[in-house]
Amino acid sequence: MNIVIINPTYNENENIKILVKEIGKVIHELEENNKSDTVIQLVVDDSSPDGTGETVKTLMKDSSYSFLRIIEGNKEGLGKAYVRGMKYAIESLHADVVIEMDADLQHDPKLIKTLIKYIYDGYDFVIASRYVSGGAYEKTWSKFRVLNSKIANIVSRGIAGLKTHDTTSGFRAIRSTILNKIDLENITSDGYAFQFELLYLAEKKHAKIKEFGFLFKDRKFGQSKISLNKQYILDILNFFFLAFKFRYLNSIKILKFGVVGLTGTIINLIIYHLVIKDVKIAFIAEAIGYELSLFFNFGFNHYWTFKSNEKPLKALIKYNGTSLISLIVTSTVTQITSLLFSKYKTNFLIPIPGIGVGFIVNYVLAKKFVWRQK
Ligand SMILES: Nc1nc2c(ncn2[C@@H]2O[C@H](COP(=O)(O)OP(=O)(O)OP(=O)(O)O)[C@@H](O)[C@H]2O)c(=O)[nH]1
Ligand SMILES: [Mg+2]
Repeated sequence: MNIVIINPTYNENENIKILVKEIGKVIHELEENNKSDTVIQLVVDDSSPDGTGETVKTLMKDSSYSFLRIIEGNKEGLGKAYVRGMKYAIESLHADVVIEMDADLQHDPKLIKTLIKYIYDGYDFVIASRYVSGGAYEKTWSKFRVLNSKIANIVSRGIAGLKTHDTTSGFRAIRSTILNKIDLENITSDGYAFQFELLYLAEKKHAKIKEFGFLFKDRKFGQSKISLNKQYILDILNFFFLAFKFRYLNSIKILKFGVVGLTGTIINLIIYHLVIKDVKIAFIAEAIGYELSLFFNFGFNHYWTFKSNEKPLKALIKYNGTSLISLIVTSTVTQITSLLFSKYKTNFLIPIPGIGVGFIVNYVLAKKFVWRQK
């Protein structure tokens, strides 16, 4: 397997030298134990003013650190740094597995072996966790940090519905097969909420997830980037926003689908009204109204409700099929309702159950089959 350990850095000049040495030892062991493993350490430095990048480049000249690589960019936050690192790892270094790891020695490099072991056991997404049995953090964490971390985890489980216990851990191994199913460019968090957002997307893709307990150590040297500044507050707000978005994403879609359907029905009625005067045959007028409103529904559902990347023509053909199925379901249920309540056959409420069932069938088929969304 090609394994790429990604270390994002911003002002980690003192830590990076120790980290590269420590990781070197681990890489040596990994490659000794399994001859088919190749391990690369990729530093993603955001032009650190303290010279972290220069230090890495100097180390790279030493042949004993031939596993070391660097990519550099402007400071755009942790999330953006990881996206750049992951894309580079997959596209240029052909990574099968990507490891996320802080560069400030809070994550024990020896545990990389544990992460890889679980990948070999068949997991897609392995997380070193503070919040499962065996997990902890050193006690010098301020009350604010502890509270913050705990609330983040309660929110991600309670509101967004994640199953994982440590949703903000930054020490994880992820298979590229999972990352390839996720549109990394579309990840909205640039800061710390990135860990949560990526995990959410992986859970949606049914990644096999494993958490194991570990001790999150104190930072050795350098400064934490976490302080109560504007960026951090924005990050917390973004975290809450994402949690609600994830929770209500599906209900927003169903609402949009309903609005489109209702507008489409009105269009259908108007067209019927205009056409029937000339055509005079109800069946033909309705068929024209139906097909034209279907075009309208399709357009809005494709570009607005599901914001789809599917090929429009293919989706349109499928949508014609699924709409026909739901039309048949609606008519059948309406027929059954009118037989069951034959006394009220002429009541205008009779089609309601049929419309309800038809709507759900239409939505589920459109979502799963036409626009292929989870
Ligand atoms: N490339 C890049 N790396 C970053 C950025 N922000 C943070 N990092 C790195 O991400 C890792 C985690 O950041 P830290 O500041 O240590 O955050 P933390 O571990 O949650 O906080 P502490 O416990 O206080 O250290 C470290 O290796 C940082 O150098 C950034 O904007 N760009
Ligand atoms: Mg840290």
